[in-house]
Parts: sequence; structure tokens; C-alpha cells
Amino acid sequence: MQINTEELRRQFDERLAEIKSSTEIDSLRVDFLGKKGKISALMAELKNVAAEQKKEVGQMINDLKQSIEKTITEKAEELVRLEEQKKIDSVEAYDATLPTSLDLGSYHPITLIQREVQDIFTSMGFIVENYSEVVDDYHCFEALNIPKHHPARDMQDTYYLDNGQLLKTHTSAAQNYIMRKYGAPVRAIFPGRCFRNESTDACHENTFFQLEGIMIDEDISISNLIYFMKTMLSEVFKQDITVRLRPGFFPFVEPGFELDISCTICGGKGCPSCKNSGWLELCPCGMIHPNVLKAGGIDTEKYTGFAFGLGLTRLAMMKYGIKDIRMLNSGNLKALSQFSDK
Ligand code: FA5
Repeated sequence: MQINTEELRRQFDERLAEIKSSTEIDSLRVDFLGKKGKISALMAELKNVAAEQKKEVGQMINDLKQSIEKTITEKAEELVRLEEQKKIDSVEAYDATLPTSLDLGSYHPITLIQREVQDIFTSMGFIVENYSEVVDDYHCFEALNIPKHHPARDMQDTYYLDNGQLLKTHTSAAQNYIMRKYGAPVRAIFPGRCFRNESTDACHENTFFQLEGIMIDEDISISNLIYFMKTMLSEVFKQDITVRLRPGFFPFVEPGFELDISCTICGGKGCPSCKNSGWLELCPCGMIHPNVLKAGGIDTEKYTGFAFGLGLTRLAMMKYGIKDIRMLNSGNLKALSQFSDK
């Protein structure tokens, strides 16, 4: 019997010329090199070949098989390469080393002003502390010389949890914790979010930020308090700002003061941002009441101290000329992003 390997090679080349994808080359491989493929069929015919030709014909079939294997492998590699290139070409060209085009947002004005005030106080030796937003009655009121049923609680109604805890109404709620943690002498500031159940207007929010500070040491007096308040305000505003100090009542300080700032929105003439008074209550302060020092475990024979409760949200309004406090909680990214260069 005659075996024609050239005819099989011709058939193979014909099929190969039509192949356009890596899946098609796989089926060509099966058709020619598979168990039931054309090469195997040719091998099976070998038994019918005359004995003296068997070796030569067998060699020819093997050569054909190897040549087809080689051609298929090369073609498959070429097709995979082409398909990958096509995928790459179809994707918009991009450079992984370029800065991302994602908009990463900007710092909130409260964050900006908080960091600024923190920098000022840390440069004067104050430490920065954190305190929880959910506190107990003792820390928010009783440790601050505000017993149950004291009328001062009326001004600080808040949101109560079922377990008796509450959302802190002022950062003063951390005073006792700081005194217990560090003892005296101590200089600390503690910013935080405060909550009050009250109606909102251009200068009042139900959720706002304060930044509290205490300094306790030997011989601390009102002069020290005034020095630190003046330094902080002149550093924040970097210009002369009119302030006034007037007596103010808070059960946890004696004497107590209200530190008001001349409204920077209207220049002191009166507008909705300052409730038409020309002044904005910004930073009540005073000398820490002995009862509060005692509750914090401080020796009142040896130490005195001052405390202040800076209205951080109002400070941001005055610094950035924000007319309505509600804008700060509005989530209006376009409005909020204009104060930050990041
Ligand atoms: C207090 O909260 C005292 N704990 C402050 C203090 C600390 C006094 C240490 C003495 C010693 P007051 O309720 O006045 O005080 O609030 C302090 C400041 O927080 C205000 O001057 C104001 O700037 C800001 N503030 C108070 N309530 C609101 C509100 N609803 N919205 C925005 N800011 C407010």
C-alpha cells in the first residue's frame, strides 16, 4: 500500500491558512494530532505497508507529525500574541506613573481650623487629648459642679441613650478624665463634637465642635488665661481682632467669663450671623472651680488652673467668613472645598 504524507501536509497547510484565532488552532491540533486524528489514522495504515518499506514510511509519518506539531505551536503562540496586542490596543492608552485623576476631596473647614489651633497650643506645651462623644451624666455634669436638677442643665439639653448615657453637650465633659489621667501640673486641649437639643439658626447648630483647654499648675491666674486666649486669637486671625471679656456664669469656673469676638461678617454692625448684636460668643473661660479640681483628684491647696471652651465651629465661621453655621454640616462639597488647597 502507498502512504502519501505530502497529501496530508497539503491538507494541513490549506486548513492552517484559514485559521484566525487560538480556538481554531486548537481544533486543528485535535484533527491532525489527536488520538483519533489524521496522523494516528496514517500510523494505523502502516501495518498494510510492505515490510521493506515500513521503516522508511514510519520515519516519514514521524517527520510529518513533528513538523505539524512545530507549526501548530508557533502559530498558536503568534495568535495569542496578536490577540493580547489587540486587547491592549483597544484599551485607552494609559501611563501608570501619571498622578491619578481621582478627586480625593478636601479638608473640612473645621478640620483646618482644629489643626491650626492644635498647632498653636502644642507649640506652647499643651498636649492634645481625645474623648468619647457618648459620656455619662457624672462626667458631663456632676463632676463639673452641676448636680442633678441644677438650672444650668436647662441650657444644655441633649440626646439620651436608653442606658442613661448621653451625647456630650460640651467638651468640658472630659475635664475630670484629663485631671484623673495626668494629675497636676497639666496643660491639655481636647477638641470634640458636641450635641445639643436646640433649634438651629445662622449661629446655632445641634451638632457643633468645641475645643476645650485646661492649664493647672502652681500660681495660675487670670493673667495666664488672658495671655493664652490673646495669643491663640492673634495667631488664628493674624490681624487685630476686637474682643471683649465680660462676666459669665458657669458652675465649673469661678470667676467665669464670656469672651466675645466682634463679628467679622458684618464688622460689628449686626447681622444674622451674630444675631444682630455685632458680637459673637466664642470662648467662655474662667478659673477652674475648687469643687471641680477636687473631683479630679487635684490638691486645691497647691494648684489652681484655668479652663476655656472655644467654639470651634464659630471660629471657623469668623475665620473663613461663613455667614451661616448650617453650611458646615450641609455636605455641600462644592461650598466646603473652597477653604482647602488639598
Ligand atoms: C460651654 O459649653 C462651656 N462648657 C464652656 C466653658 C468651658 C466655660 C470651660 C468655662 C470654662 P457654652 O454653652 O457657652 O459653654 O458654649 C461654648 C461655646 O460653644 C459658645 O461660646 C459657642 O461658641 C459654642 N456653641 C455653644 N452652643 C452652640 C451651638 N448650638 N452651635 C454652635 N456653637 C455653639
